[in-house]
Amino acid sequence: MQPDWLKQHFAPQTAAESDALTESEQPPGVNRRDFLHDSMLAGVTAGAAAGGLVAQHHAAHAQPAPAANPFGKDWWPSPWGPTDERGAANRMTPAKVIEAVKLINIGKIYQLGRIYEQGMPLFGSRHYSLTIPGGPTGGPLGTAKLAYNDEMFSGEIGQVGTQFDGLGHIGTLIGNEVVYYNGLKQSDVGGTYGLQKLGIHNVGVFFTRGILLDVLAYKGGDRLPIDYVITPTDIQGTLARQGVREPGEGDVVLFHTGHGKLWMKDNVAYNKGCPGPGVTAAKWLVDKKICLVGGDNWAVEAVPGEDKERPFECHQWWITMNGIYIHENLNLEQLAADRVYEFAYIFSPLRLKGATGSPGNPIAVV
Ligand code: UVW
Repeated sequence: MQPDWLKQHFAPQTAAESDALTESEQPPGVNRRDFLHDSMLAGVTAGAAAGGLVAQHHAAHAQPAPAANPFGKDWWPSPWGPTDERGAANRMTPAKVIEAVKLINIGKIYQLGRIYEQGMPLFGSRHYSLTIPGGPTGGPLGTAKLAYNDEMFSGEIGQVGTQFDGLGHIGTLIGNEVVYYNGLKQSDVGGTYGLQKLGIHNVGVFFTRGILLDVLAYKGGDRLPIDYVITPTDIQGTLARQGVREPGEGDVVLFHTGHGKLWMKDNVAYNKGCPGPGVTAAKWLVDKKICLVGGDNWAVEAVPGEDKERPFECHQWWITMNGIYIHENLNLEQLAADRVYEFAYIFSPLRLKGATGSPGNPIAVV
């Protein structure tokens, strides 16, 4: 049974997808057009935590302001100082690069990025469109008659497909203001043509030790059930089964749940929710001081998670409170099939000024 907030965010995208839902699963009064309309009215977009929070922010104006911090404590200043905008990317030291290089022994590269294409599962009302104007777009030029093609792209560029979530992606409403990593406020961070603070261009490059946690192999089955919440005990059991040392400072941890097998095969089931770590496991990873957590699902964390009334709470623990990055919708099938549990993880986010996230093709090298 999906919580109402999740139903609202996942209207079926096509008639076929709509038909695939049972009556009880149909979002209330939803066809995709109504959903988009309702979302726009309500300010509920998922580019989104931002849009959704703006809606809540307006609602907050109408009611007495909830002054309380939902986490009961401030998470700022950051360990890297009160002006830091890079968070756990500061753990990317030259020593981590050298450690990662030592994990490269056979020269095999795994592409962890999914192909960006029409029909891929999307969160809420996010969209993806790539078209080639003309045919060819331009030319012929000169006596050698050169012709060329360009593409037009529109979409939530950092928040569709394989997506790397930056520190400006998620905040928490405290009183009347959204507060982000390092205590930065909406008034510091917001910007119509790109975030003024915490934009993805601040992050830099990841080249560090990566660990695959094949929780699916540890638990058994074809894929973990959609509502499965991974615990610290699962993580420790998986590490022991794999014979891999615990994550350390500056490491990347990737969860294989098998949920990715639904990608482009059954988008309705893919978007229904996903297995992944819950808040208890999220805090365990925070204590290990990792720099990035990823998974073969759309939220990395379990949806719904440990507390169904606190959706995406791991996002808040990782991004907002601890500056840890998230990499979503990864393809981890080949790594898992080859039992590659430790590797050099390499990813260079696009330097999109003021963006909340980045597309791209992270790689694991052994
Ligand atoms: C939200 O934006 C709420 O989720 P995600 O980062 O999983 O796309």
